[in-house]
Amino acid sequence: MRLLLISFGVLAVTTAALPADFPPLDKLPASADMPSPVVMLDGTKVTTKADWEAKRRPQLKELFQHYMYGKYPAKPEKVTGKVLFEDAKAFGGKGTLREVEITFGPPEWPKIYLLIATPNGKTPAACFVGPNFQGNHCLVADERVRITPEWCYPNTPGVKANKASAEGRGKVLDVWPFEQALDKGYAVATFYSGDIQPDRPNVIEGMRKALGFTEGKNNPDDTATVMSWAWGVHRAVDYLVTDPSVDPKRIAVVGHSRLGKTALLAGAFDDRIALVIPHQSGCGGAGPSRLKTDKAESVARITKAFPHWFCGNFTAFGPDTSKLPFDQNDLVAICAPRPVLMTNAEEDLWANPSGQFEVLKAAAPAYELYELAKPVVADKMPESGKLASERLGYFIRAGKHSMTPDDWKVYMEFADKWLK
Ligand code: GTR
Repeated sequence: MRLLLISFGVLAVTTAALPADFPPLDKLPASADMPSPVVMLDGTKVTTKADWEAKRRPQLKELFQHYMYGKYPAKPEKVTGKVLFEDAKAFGGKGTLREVEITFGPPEWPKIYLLIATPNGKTPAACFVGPNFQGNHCLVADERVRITPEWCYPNTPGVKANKASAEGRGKVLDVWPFEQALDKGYAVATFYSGDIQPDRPNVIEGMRKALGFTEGKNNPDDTATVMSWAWGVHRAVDYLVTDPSVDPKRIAVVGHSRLGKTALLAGAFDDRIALVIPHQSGCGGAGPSRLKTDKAESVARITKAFPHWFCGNFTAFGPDTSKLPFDQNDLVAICAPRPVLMTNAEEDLWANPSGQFEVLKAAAPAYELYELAKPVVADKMPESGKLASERLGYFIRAGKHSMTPDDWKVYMEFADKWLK
């Protein structure tokens, strides 16, 4: 077993202080349409890439922090990676499997345990990174993979009273299909989301504890759970960009459902991520807050069921989302000019597949400020099973809310086009 300690400096940059003068909800103008990414809050139109990058994009990042996801925590000054185990002949010799403990900030801060598989003989490889729901030990059978001591989802194999156990080892092999990715020359890196922030409200643990919250509930612009998870993805990227077997220019973020919301936010807030795949992410992710269907999850529903995913300010928009000074098209726009792929399922109307396509189209004006091959997005939603592989890509398949090896085929087809 090789034990390797890598320390790497990360610039100690805090995001710009949030302007205190963002208006309260009742002072915001209503807009039935999704606010354009290329119009400033005061109505000024942005017509150049320079103004977009210097003015509107930073403004949108601040708006999303203030009204929806809460503050982006300061970047840690130092991030350290310690390889806990490494198997150079994993998956029948196709890949190298490692688990890396990533430490940042003061000792009481949470740690990430990144499970990484890289394709032997094909490195540095493009890499998919994202958080998982189950805990790493469920995703591969290797007995050396750590079992998280944190709170776990009750419907996970081997979990009793919200605690993971060895019974879950290797019981969820097809959500993160490492071997399939290795066969295609991709690396895959994932960590348990609950190691950063367990998915329950009202408990001071994980990032909430690290950030010194005194109450478990979501205050107006306190860092919310989806933001903490996205921030965790960035810490995984801190490590991946130092890993010689990963190509730092070809990192794609992917996540399912609440972790798809996380993937989109992580992509928007970190330019090192070259490609963004929110899978069935729905409301609070790639789905519009301004709903046009009653089959999809609304802001009112999501903030009631999962208040901790978003900051306290967001809850107030439940009854009237027309007052939101942005919509999710603006979050996609922040990713410009990087490719974004929204993937969906026909029966998953809760995630609003058609609304997501509208979001994609309404993000295009920001992309059009860059000199890109046209069109950046398809004219209309592609038929089921057909990938629309424009830079703002879209895919819908038959079936339900799940992340499957067939979905991974689509992620890789899209990545083959945009990351090769
Ligand atoms: C649902 C929630 C969705 C989605 C999903 C999931 O209950 O309403 O927004 O995030 O959970 O994460 O599986």
